[in-house]
Order: sequence, then C-alpha cells, then structure tokens
Amino acid sequence: MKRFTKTLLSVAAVSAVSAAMAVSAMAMTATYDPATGKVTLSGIEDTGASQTLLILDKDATTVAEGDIVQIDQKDDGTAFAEVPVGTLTGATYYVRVSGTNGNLQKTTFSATSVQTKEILIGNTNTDTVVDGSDAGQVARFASGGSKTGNAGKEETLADGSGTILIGNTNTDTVVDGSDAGQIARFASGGSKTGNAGKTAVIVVK
Ligand SMILES: [Ca+2]
Ligand SMILES: [Ca+2]
Repeated sequence: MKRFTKTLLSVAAVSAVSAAMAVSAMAMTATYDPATGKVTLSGIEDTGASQTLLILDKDATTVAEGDIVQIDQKDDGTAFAEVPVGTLTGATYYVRVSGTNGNLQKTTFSATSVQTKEILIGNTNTDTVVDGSDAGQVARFASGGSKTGNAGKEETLADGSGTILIGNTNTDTVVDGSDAGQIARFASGGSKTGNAGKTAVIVVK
C-alpha cells in the first residue's frame, strides 16, 4: 500500500474521486473502531487494478486538502479492507473509493462511539472498594500533602452531562475535607451523605 501525504492532493486519482461521486454505487459500508483507530470497509465492488481511497470529514463536492482525514492508494488489484486513521473526534466521516475501472463507491461512518467505564464515586485509589484509604487520599489532596491516587482528577461523564472530580462526593466544585469525611463515613458504615459508593460512567481517555 502506498500512503500519500496530504501535500500530494493534486494527483489525478484524487480529482476523479472528488468530481464523479454522483454516479457511485452504494453497496460499500464502513465501521470505525475507536479503540484501534481503524476503519473497516466491506461490500466493496471490484475497482480494477488500482484503487484510491479518501476519508473526508465533510461530504465535499470538491475536495480540499483540509477535508482529508486519510488518503491511500493500492495498485495490487485488491480492495481496501482496513484503513488506519487514528483518533477521530468528529461525528460523521465520508469514505470514497475510486478504481481504475471507473467504479466509484462511497459510504459514511460514525465516530461518535467512545469507550466508557463505570467507577465508584469516592474510590480514588482505583481498587474495587470505597474505604478508609480513599478517605485518606482525599484528605491529603485537600490539605496539599503528598498526592497519591486520582483525587482531584477531572473525568468526563459518558452521558454528556459534564465532568466529575474524582473524590468529590458531595457534588460541589472542589475536593476537600468534606468529601474525605463523607468517604470515611461511607467506609465505616455510618450515616451516608453525598455520593460516596455510588457509581458513575466516565469516558476512557
Ligand atoms: Ca478504594
Ligand atoms: Ca466536594
């Protein structure tokens, strides 16, 4: 596989992909795996001896250099199967494949799926329980002492509702002694206030 840089946008094959997509077939499909940063293509029709692939971040009629996420060309008569693109942050991307036999295909895929994980609120040391060790980490974070664990780290909530500070169990804007107290009470089975021990789902960065 040859991989062109974006500075080689002027090659004739790219112009063909850009201009003639109105007559393309629609059988091709594409999926994106955010864990590997790869696009998997299937259902591609025969494209002849050489194929040019573009992945664009908009459905441009005339492709500009800035629209191109990935450009690849093959000349071994085989279809594209898996295309590495890295991390994508947009929503919808547009795939176009042209072949030397005049067969032009396009499809779209979504990159909005993200990896998530469930966490225990108040569990700053990333083990499986909320206990006195977490209370101690939060207390040390609050007092400016030696920091261990994730106390004070900001994470993004997977439901799109905003962010969460690890160790902030009382849902105000800071991680401080009040949170340490709530975690300690949760751990000791005392009267429970705040969200210590409850779960939240965050985006894996
Ligand atoms: Ca813990
Ligand atoms: Ca707090």
